[in-house]
Amino acid sequence: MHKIILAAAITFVAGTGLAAAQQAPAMHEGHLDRLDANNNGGVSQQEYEAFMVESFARLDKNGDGVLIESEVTEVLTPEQFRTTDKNGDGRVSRDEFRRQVMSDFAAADRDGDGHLK
Ligand SMILES: [Ca+2]
Ligand SMILES: [Ca+2]
Ligand SMILES: [Ca+2]
Repeated sequence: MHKIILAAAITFVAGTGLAAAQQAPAMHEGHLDRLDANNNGGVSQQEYEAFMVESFARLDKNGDGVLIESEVTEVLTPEQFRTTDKNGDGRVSRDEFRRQVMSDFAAADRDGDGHLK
């Protein structure tokens, strides 16, 4: 489930934002390229976090600093939303979002070197 959230968020942001005027988004590899801000062939935790901070801002359509379910219907299922909403108040704060995506990063970083390649 974690990786589904990660992939959905990347697809959402890459597909609607940064890439709109560029070539059509490629599959997984292309998404990682986009996160690789310094083009060293890997995505560090810092690069990933910066991307996700931007993702949060894009998803937060009304700019109130929290995500409600209607703001993320395109990227999260109701079940994924509940998983991310750790304290169950029906809103995903920046902190809850960051915690979720960084645990996604850790899950995707199979060899634990702090880089996704
Ligand atoms: Ca990099
Ligand atoms: Ca909001
Ligand atoms: Ca919450």
